[in-house]
Amino acid sequence: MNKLIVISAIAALSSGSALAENLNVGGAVESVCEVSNIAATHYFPALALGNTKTVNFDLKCNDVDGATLTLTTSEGHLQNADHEDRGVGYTAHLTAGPYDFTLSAENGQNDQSAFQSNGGSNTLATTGVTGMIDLEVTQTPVYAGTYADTLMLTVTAN
Ligand SMILES: [Ca+2]
Ligand SMILES: [Ca+2]
Repeated sequence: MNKLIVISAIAALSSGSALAENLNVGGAVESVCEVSNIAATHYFPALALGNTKTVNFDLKCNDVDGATLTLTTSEGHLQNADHEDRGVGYTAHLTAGPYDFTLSAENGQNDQSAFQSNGGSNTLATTGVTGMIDLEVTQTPVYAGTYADTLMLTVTAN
């Protein structure tokens, strides 16, 4: 940010008297609050109770107040492609630095969320932290077919 401060004209007009000028000095740092290096697709080829998968990601947020992480399930479970309300439950356990919380997607209700907020830290703001989401299938599939859900991870600066 450049600020041009013209003092000479004022000084000339005020010659003989003392002159004080306040200079406004400021700056700005760009906001970075993001999740990166996360794979978008995770597939259980033979879906069964107890199946697990780990999804890795990197988290960085340079807000002095920290960030809020939110997991949202779109379908509320792994939904059968042929039937909205026939699905298989799963949990998503997120850990990343100070973050540690679980979303249960087991009853098929759409758009359920779990979230956690933590304050800012040098680590979160500079190098960032690595995180993981542990997915676990918690119900036994009954019907044949393909099952899917969209799980969204959101990071918001506080
Ligand atoms: Ca649903
Ligand atoms: Ca803030």
